[in-house]
Amino acid sequence: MDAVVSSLLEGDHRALSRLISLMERGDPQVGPAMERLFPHTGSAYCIGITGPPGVGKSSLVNALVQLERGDGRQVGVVAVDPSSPFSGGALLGDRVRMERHYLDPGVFIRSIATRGTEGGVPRVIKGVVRLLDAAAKDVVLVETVGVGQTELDVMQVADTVVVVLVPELGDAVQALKAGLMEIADIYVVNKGDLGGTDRMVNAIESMLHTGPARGWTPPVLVTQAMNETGIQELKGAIQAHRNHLEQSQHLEAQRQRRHAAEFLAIVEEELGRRTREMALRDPDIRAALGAVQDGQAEPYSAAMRVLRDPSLGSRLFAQSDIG
Ligand SMILES: Nc1nc2c(ncn2[C@@H]2O[C@H](COP(=O)(O)OP(=O)(O)OP(=O)(O)O)[C@@H](O)[C@H]2O)c(=O)[nH]1
Ligand SMILES: [Mg+2]
Repeated sequence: MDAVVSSLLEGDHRALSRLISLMERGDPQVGPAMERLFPHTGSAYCIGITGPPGVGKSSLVNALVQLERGDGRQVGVVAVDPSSPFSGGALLGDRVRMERHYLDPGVFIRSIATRGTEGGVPRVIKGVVRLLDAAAKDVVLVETVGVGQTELDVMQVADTVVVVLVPELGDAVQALKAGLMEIADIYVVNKGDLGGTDRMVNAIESMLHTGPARGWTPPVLVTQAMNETGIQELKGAIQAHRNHLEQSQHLEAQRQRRHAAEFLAIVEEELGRRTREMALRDPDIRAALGAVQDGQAEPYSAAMRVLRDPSLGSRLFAQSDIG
């Protein structure tokens, strides 16, 4: 493992792939490796790209990667693959779109499936971004489809969140419902070649006025990712947001807050998992569970009775390795 860690610090892509796979599987060797890598993190800037399916997120990522590479920066791309039947062809399409980047040693691209990932997708994505950071990537782009809580949680990893929409009636309203308007630092109306672009921009801007003030007003940009139009402006807006975060000391504060939240979430998750395992071995709890399953006991009152038992804690933790 020492050799893998050293290679990763030199930016070796095979070492990166190896550690990411171990992380996806929840391998215990990853913890000590992360500890060694941590002092080498903090310099990568993470950009999240989210929005409804098919709005052009990958096309924008592709165009941004090209600009960053033009500036000679090392880039990491992490795509969250929802493994849904609806996105069957998406990754294949992405591969075709990103072909030239796959061949570029300055770009590392990895997709993470939402299914079969040990410990939850947001946790894995945070770990993967940290690995890319340690591997001396200057910029890390994370793409995720903006539907559902998991995807919103994934965006916690990003310093700047770009929410992508298209000029379609109802798109803005959907984004509002999905909670995307709360996490957006920058809005992009992509497919600006289609009709209704101005109307969409106005719709978003009118929603912004009703939103809470945050010391940063998210700009609304129009792009045509397919024709590489408006990408330089998007890069400029990301840089402006970064400057805002750095000058206001928000960047460090935001990262520290998120590290704390990540730590607490893992403690909570693990305690929950282990407590459940122990609880299911406890005779009193099993008896109560049986009564609930048979319809003889009411779930809430049965749970509260079990929890009020003063000997519960000592009983559970007596048989555990964390007591
Ligand atoms: N008309 C038009 N089509 C575009 C534009 N940008 C991207 N597209 C097309 O939109 C489709 C979806 O693009 P992607 O970049 O795969 O979109 P995505 O948001 O990553 O899609 P998922 O990851 O599947 O949610 C592709 O067929 C693109 O060619 C644009 O500016 N105008
Ligand atoms: Mg995509």
